[in-house]
Amino acid sequence: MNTTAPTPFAEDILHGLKSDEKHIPSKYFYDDNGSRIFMQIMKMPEYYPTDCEFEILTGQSGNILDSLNFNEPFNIVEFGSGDGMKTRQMLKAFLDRKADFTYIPIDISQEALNALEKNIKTALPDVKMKPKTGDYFDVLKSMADTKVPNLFLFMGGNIGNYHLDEAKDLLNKFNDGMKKGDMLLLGMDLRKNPQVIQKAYDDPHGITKAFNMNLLKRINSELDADANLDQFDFYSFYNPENGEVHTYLISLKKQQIHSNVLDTDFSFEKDELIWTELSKKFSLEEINRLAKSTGFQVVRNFMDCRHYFTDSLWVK
Ligand code: AVJ
Repeated sequence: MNTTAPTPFAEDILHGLKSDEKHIPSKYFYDDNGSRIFMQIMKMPEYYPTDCEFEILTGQSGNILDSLNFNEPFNIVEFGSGDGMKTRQMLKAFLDRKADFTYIPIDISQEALNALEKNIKTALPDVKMKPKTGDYFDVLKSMADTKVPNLFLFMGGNIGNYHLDEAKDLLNKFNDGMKKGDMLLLGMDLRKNPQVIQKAYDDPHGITKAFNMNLLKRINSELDADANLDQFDFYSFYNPENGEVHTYLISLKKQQIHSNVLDTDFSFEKDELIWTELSKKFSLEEINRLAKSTGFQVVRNFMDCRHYFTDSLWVK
């Protein structure tokens, strides 16, 4: 029996794999190995969101700046900034237009923040930067009384991973931490030809499959378990009726996995599913409704030329 305190990962796996409908929260994709696989996903030609957002931020950052209507100086506060490659395009365009701002990236990973800071400082030495480590909402609270206006960034389409009630909850919390007139730029994937979406999430290279299999690898290594990866497959499908991509692991036979850390067995029927991800695609109408129901107004949608993706600018 393992006596150390269970990690959130251990608790969530225990809960998720003991449920009638098995599921694993998609945030667990992103350990070091999973983050590397996600970078490969972003480089696949089938995975359009990255290119779309790059196109938007390269071509339209001047228009985004004009739409802010802020008295300077202002803050740009970014939730979950990643490597900053796309944000960098926007910061550069803002600097070229002599905007006076401070860039405040927030991340739970100090390591990720250090790498980001180095990236940005090298490419854009003139950017004023104040990285903050910690939970989004703790940092938000600590910023509540800043006098200058804030532009918050939640990019890359991460909101699509949340179920509607969770998305509303998150946006309401963002709203609570904002002053009237503060703005939010939200990356959202749009509804489009279902075939385009299907290919992006069920790629012929097997990279999205590897991304999902990595969850089983994490279970094996972190929970000292014995899942045989050959006995699982991967399935992903887009439902154009509700705009949802659902991704699953499939158990290929009736089997059990034992975890020494959790001191338990997980039982799988043949063809039983583990739901690993929701990736929601929005219509512009849905975006308007979501904004209104969480205390915002849509100012403008900045879309790529194919209208696959929007960086949606909202005001409180
Ligand atoms: C990082 C949540 C935006 O949903 O498109 C990519 C994650 N999953 N391929 C997305 C993901 C499978 C991605 N987000």
